[in-house]
Amino acid sequence: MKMTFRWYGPNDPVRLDHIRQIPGMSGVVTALYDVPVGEVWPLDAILALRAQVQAHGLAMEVIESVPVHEDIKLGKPGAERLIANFGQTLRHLAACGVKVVCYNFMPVFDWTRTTLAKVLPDGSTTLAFSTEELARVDASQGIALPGWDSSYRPEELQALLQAYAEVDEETLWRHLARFLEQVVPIAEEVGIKLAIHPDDPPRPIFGLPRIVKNRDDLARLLAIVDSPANGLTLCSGSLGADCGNDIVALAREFAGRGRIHFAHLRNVKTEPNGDFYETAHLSCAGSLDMAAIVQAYHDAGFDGYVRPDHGRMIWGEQGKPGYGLYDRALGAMYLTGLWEGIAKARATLQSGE
Ligand code: DNO
Repeated sequence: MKMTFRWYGPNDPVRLDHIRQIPGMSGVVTALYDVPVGEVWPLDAILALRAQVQAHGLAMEVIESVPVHEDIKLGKPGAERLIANFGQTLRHLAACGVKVVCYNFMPVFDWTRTTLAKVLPDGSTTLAFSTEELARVDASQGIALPGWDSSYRPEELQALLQAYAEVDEETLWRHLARFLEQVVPIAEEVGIKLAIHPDDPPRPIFGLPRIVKNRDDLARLLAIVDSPANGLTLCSGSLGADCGNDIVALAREFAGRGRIHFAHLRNVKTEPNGDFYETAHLSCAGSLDMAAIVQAYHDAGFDGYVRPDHGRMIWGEQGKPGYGLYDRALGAMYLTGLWEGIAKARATLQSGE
C-alpha cells in the first residue's frame, strides 16, 4: 500500500510542505487544472508540476483526474479526436513517471452533494446528500448545487441535458467501450494503469444515466478490455453510499484480481432512504467497517496507491470542503495504523507457524 494525499495544485490552501510532514506519506495525487477539457496536457506543464512536487520530497505517480470530454460520453462526431487527445495525454503523463490515471464517466455532474457543511454533533462540518433536497432542484432552471464547480452557462447546461435525453444506459456503455478500446492499448504500451472512479452517489441523478454503480457494473467494465491497464479506483465512500454494495467483498474480489490500482478510503453514514453524510474515517463513526476493508486489501496482497478521501472540516480549518489538511491527515494515520497492525499480526502468525 502506498499512501498518497490529494493536492489541488499551486492554488490549494493545503501546502506541499505540510503534506510531507504526515508520517508515511509517499506522494500526492494531483492534476493540471488549467488545461481545457479535451485538450492534450502539455509535457512541459506536467514536468513543471512534477518538479514542484518532487522538490518537497513527494512523488507524483497518480493523476486524478484526466477529465473525459462530454462529447466522448455523448458519442458525438468529434469524439475520435478527443479520445486521441486523451491517449496523447497518457503518453505525456507516462513520460513524466505517472503510473495511475483516475478518470470517471459520469455524465455532466461529477460528485454531487446537497450540502457542503452539515454540522455534526462534535461541531465539525461535513458533506451530505439529501434525496429530498435534490428532488427540489429543478435542473431546467440551472443547477445551483453546492460544490458543483461548472463553467456551463444555464443555456449550455440545458443543451447538454437535452443531448443526454438520447443517451440511455446501454448507449453510454457503448461510448465507454469505444473509449476504452482506444485508450487501453495506449495505456498498456506506455505502462499506465487506468482506474475508473465509480459514480458518486451510485445512482442516476437528474434523469442522467450512471453506469458505474455496483459490483456487476465494475465486472462488466473490466470485461470490456480484459487487461490490467483497464482497472478501478475503488472508492469506498462513493459505492458505500448504496448500502447494497458490500465494500469488503468488492475490495476482496477486485484487488484479488489485480484490478484495483487506486483505493479511495473514506467512511460514510447511510440512511435507509438514500440520504448519507460523510464521517471521520474511523469504523465506528460511519456505516462502513474500515478495518475489514483494509484487511481485505491486505489479504489480497494489494500494493497499489491509497488515499484518505474527503475529510470533515475540523479545528476551525477554512478551505475546500472535504479537502482540508487536518481530518484527511488523521484519516491517513488511521489507515496506516490499521495496515501496520494487520501486517504485524500476519507476520507474528507466520513466524509461529
Ligand atoms: C471527489 C472525487 C471525485 C473524483 C472524480 C474522479 O471528491 O472523489 O471528484 O476525483 O470523480 O474522476
